[in-house]
Amino acid sequence: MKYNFKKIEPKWQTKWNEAQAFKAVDFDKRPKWYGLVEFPYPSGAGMHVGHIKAYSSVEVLARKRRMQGYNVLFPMGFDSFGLPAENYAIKTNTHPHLITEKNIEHFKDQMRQVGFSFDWSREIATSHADYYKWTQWIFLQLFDKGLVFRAKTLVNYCPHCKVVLSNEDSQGGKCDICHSDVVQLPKDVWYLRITQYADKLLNGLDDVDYPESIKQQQVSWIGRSTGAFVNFELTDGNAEALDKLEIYTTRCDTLYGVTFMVVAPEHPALDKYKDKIENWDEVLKYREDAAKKTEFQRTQLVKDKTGVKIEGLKATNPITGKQIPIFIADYVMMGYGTGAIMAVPAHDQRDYDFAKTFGVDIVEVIKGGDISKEAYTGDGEMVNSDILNGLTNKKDSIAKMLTVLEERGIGHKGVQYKMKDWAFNRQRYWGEPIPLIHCPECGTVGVPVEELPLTLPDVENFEPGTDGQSPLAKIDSFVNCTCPKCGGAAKRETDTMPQWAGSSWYFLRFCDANNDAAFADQDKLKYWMPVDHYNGGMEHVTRHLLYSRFWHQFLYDNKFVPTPEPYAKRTYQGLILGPDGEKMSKSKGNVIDPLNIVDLYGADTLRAYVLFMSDYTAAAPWSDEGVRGVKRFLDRVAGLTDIATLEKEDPSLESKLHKTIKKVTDDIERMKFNTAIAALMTLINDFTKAGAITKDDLVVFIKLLHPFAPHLTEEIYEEIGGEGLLTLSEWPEYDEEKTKDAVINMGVQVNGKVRGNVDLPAEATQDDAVEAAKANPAINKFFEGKNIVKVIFVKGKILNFVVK
Ligand code: ANZ
Ligand code: ZN
Repeated sequence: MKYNFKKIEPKWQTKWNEAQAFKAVDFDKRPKWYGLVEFPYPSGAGMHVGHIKAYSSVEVLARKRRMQGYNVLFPMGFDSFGLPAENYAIKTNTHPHLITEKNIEHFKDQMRQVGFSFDWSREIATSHADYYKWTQWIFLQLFDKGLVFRAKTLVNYCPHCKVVLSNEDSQGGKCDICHSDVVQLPKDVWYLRITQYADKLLNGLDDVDYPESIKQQQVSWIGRSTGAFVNFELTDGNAEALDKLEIYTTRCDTLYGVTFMVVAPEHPALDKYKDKIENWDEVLKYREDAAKKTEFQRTQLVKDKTGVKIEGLKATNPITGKQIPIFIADYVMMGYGTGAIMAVPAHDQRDYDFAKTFGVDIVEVIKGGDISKEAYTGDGEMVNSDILNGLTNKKDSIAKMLTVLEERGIGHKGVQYKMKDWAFNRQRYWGEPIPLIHCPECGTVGVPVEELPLTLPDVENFEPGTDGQSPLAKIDSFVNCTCPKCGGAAKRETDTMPQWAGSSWYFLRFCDANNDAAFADQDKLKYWMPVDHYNGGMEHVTRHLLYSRFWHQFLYDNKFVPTPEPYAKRTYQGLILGPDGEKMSKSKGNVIDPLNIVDLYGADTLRAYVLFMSDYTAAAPWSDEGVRGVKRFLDRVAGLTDIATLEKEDPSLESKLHKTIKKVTDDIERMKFNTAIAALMTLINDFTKAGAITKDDLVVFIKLLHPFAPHLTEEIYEEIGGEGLLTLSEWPEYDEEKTKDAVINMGVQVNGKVRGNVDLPAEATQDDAVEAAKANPAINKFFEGKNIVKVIFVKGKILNFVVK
């Protein structure tokens, strides 16, 4: 057959579409299988080869599942709110909606050209009002249940994008969007109380099938730590204590080694007792400097610690009764624990560096290190610690100290999380309006659900205000409203939701994408959920995965969804690097355009190549030679129609065929796509060697290849008179018995006399047989002192040595 992919590919895309071959059927009797890939942000640049790799894996599974008789849901949509469209809108003065719709069309067209088997009848876009209506609805449920709150805090603010960023969006002190430096700004911010779900998010990991590396990322992002809260006394040097100063420590066993305290520069106790502080000006100055630093700059492990000793105030160690100095230093953060620490320089390196700089005492309480050089953070025997002396490990020491703290009423056990509440707003236009109303009488009131969606009004100018306000604040007709509770004049919230909102529940909408009475029908959710397999990038295994699990767990707790976890299984793909081995980037000029590959070699080559290039989870460079290799393989596949002439199956191929069915079937399950394709390459060699094959052999082959190269295989199927669509045919079965190598027992003769036997696979060659015979002592003794002058070998039957 001539392989004309330019003709074949659009032809089959149309046929699949006409046959509605990929439509997921609600409530069908077949077992359901829900495969999900991360829906893209529809950028102006179109699809990236990374998208192709990310989607191709679940695509292969989905196509195989359909052939195996499953009712498959494999949907696609667009995460279409977000900053790039908005920034482009500002630049070109076009509405972000228009830009977004254009980009979505472009993406869809590209996805169709690659031949992905998505069920387009369930397409969604997070920026469409019929979708974000339900994003707002879920937000209002969270609000009703007390999981939404407003707080004034120092926020990460990007002066360039003019937005407040979550900690997650400003890692390393850089804006995730434009990479400029983030500054700290006091602002009123809406939060979602995700911390309330910290333990559920941790425990839920026990019940899902995620790779260990992904679970680990979730665990460390949540950052659960157990420790103790301990009250120190704040004094001005007189006998009477002024107040309590509470600290959080994971190492209460080191209480005898505490030689000073440190409080965060923003700590409220400073303001409360500022009359007692003799160097208040110095304190204020330090506080101002700290405010200019990002959390990252403050907590990074820098040796040079800065700080100011507070003159006029002291603290009392509640265990030793000793008075110790108090410092402020920016390595202590207000947002963790209590914003105050007990410093143990002998056993904490940050405290050690600080003590060295400020000349504070260092008292060893655990033996094992050399505290003249550095802090000792290991385990060991307790010393200088009165009641703990002689204990030899921190587990026992902590337990004992906790008992004492509780008995004396100076402390108690506690848990802390690194994860913070989710800053849930942006001062930008292109996002879901937050459905809240500020009433002077009633406070904050939710927009009544009957009024949803609260649609984005048109604005003339998408530019955010310089004061960090959303462009919506400039539209009086949007802002001014009546309070749903008291009917008085009120004002709407003008912030919008962050990009992560829409993607926190999209997998639920796919179960019932066109419902306008509910976010999804309960019975449909029961039928389709959970997602059986979710594949996506490693870059989304912290935030998106946590946020969506949080929303889902919340909905589950309130009986809106049937499963406690959204995704039964999550996997990830390795990065595709540029041909130069570097990360693909526009500036490096090493970006591969997938549609260019479709144009040159066809979609089937592209799809098979991204799965063949390396182990699926490994990062691997793009290789044009590799692409051409896959294309040559598909050319050979097309040529198989010429040799499919045999009437009766060649028995020597049977076991190879069954072995390949087994291998491809299993490898796809294990996401070992590269070895599955390699097995098909081996089989085609066997076919070629055999010279002729039956049509049935060919059908098995193209069925196995179909998920990878669906267009070419459909064409071959049609050419050889296959009925219906290959994509709707049955996945080949194998006979386990036939996948086993037959072993034969071969008699070995030396000079015509049988001298022994060897067990060999039926396939064994002359070399294999000779080797086995030479290794057999019963036989090789007849070779001693002789030369083998001739070997007579008949495959599977005779081995005869002629010796002299
Ligand atoms: C005394 C101590 C002795 C500590 C020692 C550690 C080692 P994780 O495990 O991350 O929870 N800490 C507490 N609050 C802090 C804050 N707001 N800013 C900066 N550091 C803070 O860390 C808990 C430890 O980090 C606490 O235990 C405290 O130092 C410090 F040998 O207390 B530790
Ligand atoms: Zn009111």
